[in-house]
Amino acid sequence: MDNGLEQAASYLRNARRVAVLTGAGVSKESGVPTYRDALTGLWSRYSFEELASPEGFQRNPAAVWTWYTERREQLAHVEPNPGHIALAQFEALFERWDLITQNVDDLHERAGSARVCHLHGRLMETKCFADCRGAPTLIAPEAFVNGAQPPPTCPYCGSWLRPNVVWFGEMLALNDLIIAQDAAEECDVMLVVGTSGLVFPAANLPNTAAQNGAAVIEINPEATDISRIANVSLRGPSGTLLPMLLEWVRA
Ligand code: BV8
Repeated sequence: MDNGLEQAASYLRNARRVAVLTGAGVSKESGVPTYRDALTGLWSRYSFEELASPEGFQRNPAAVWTWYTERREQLAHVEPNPGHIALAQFEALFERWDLITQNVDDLHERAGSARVCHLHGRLMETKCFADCRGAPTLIAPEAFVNGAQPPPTCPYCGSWLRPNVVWFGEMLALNDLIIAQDAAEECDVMLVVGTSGLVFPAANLPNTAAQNGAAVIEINPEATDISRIANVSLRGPSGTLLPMLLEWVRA
């Protein structure tokens, strides 16, 4: 492991611009289940794509709203872990640091990361399903119109409310895509932490970085599709490896 850490630290010490792509694995040690193991209990009979899609919501709005409400409530009881904190502390070491996350939780922000690009939206935000006042029409909880059963409705147009996340089959926000694509094309190093690399177009970003000459460093207990293009793969939990890597870079 020391050899991998030294190699990774060497790439980072010589980098001006660093891009980071995180996935659910970086929040696992905070107690947030990853997507691969999220659908347990009541939700085990659904596929993730069934719940996290416009079709799934229109088929069963009450169930989907309830599932998201449970995930939001879960977030209120978890804290950023040492991996999130190390990523926030790395930021000051580089001329340019772009943190791109597939996660919809707010743990990077709560750990102190300044600029976070949420490719797949933010769980704690709610919007009008019709985006009646422009995309996204964000609605504060105190403005929800609650009927006999969930989901609540929009105070402006009466449409259902939904979480401000990108569902399967939905386009990512163009502005976020541009930020992520630029970061991948321009970085000297891309750090890929806690993602299975199965969801597109986010999963293309490490390839883009490698094709533009960046070194790719993967942190994940398991091998993934990204491992085959990584210059260094550090096998282990990010809550342990990111603080260690930070110390090696600072040494
Ligand atoms: C789109 C928000 C246009 C909702 C999410 C090719 C190009 C473009 C699109 C597609 C394509 N092929 C297929 C598609 C369609 C689809 C897609 O990718 N499907 C997959 C299933 C094949 N993509 C889309 O629909 C995207 N839209 O491109 O629009 C379009 C549309 C249709 C067709 C063509 C084009 C929108 C995708 C966004 C979906 N929304 N989230 C919500 O959260 O409720 S995705 C959601 O799942 C997450 O945001 C995340 O991105 C993804 C899960 O991935 P991971 O984060 O990697 O998590 P996972 O559990 O998989 O892995 C965890 C990893 O952590 C593991 O590797 C594990 O080993 C590791 N780990 C465990 N413990 C630790 C750890 N690592 C470190 N430390 C630890 N302790």
